[in-house]
Amino acid sequence: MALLKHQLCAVLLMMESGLILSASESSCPSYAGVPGIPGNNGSPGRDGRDGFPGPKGEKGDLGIGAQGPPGKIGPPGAPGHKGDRGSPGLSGTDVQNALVTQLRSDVKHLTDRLTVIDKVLGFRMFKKVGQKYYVSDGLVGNFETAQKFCSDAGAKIVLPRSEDENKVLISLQEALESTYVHVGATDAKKEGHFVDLSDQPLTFTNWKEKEPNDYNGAEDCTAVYKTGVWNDINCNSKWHVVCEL
Ligand code: MFU
Ligand code: CA
Ligand code: CA
Repeated sequence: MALLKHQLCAVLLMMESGLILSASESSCPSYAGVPGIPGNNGSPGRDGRDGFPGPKGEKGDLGIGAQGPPGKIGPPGAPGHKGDRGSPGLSGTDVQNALVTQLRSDVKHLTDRLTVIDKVLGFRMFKKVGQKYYVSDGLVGNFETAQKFCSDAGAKIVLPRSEDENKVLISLQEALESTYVHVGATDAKKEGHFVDLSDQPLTFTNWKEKEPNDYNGAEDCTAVYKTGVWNDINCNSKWHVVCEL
């Protein structure tokens, strides 16, 4: 019987390889079939999930933008230490004496100033230059007359001490329509050595070219020409008189 079964199965198997028959319903032992042809590749899988964040990158290069505005001023520092005690104050009388001294000095200054201004107002013409006033009544005369006129007026013969003063004298000469104005400089004591009327050296001069020349050996006084240049002149020549206060 067992033999018959084997024979039947062998037959069935032979039939299976040639025909399309199955032995599944039989009780025959089954045998692995011939491997099929490999299937085609499947379609690509879905995208994976995002990875974990990478490590921190290196510090970037310095930016190139313009510098920002300065910050606000900081808060004030703490107060310093208390200073040393001051020296004792003056007594009431000392304070009064100091006040009187100051007031005397102020009054003198104002009085002196007012005296000058009062004199200035007595002249036909006047010009202020710095702290000085140049004044004139339009008088024409020699050096001696000029000196007396100014002295009687409580003033001195004009003597420009700077470019500014020289310019103001020119402007006064224009108003006077004068050619020359006597100025307070002389070389009467020492030929060629000009000094002011207090025998002090001149701090400013504006000699014309080739002057002083002591023309004819007889020029020891000085005059300013209408253009502002200086010339040594004969002290007896008559020119406009200007004084300074
Ligand atoms: C110049 C001046 C003199 C004078 C004469 C007429 O000399 O220096 O002071 O004015 O002319 C040549
Ligand atoms: Ca001279
Ligand atoms: Ca001269």
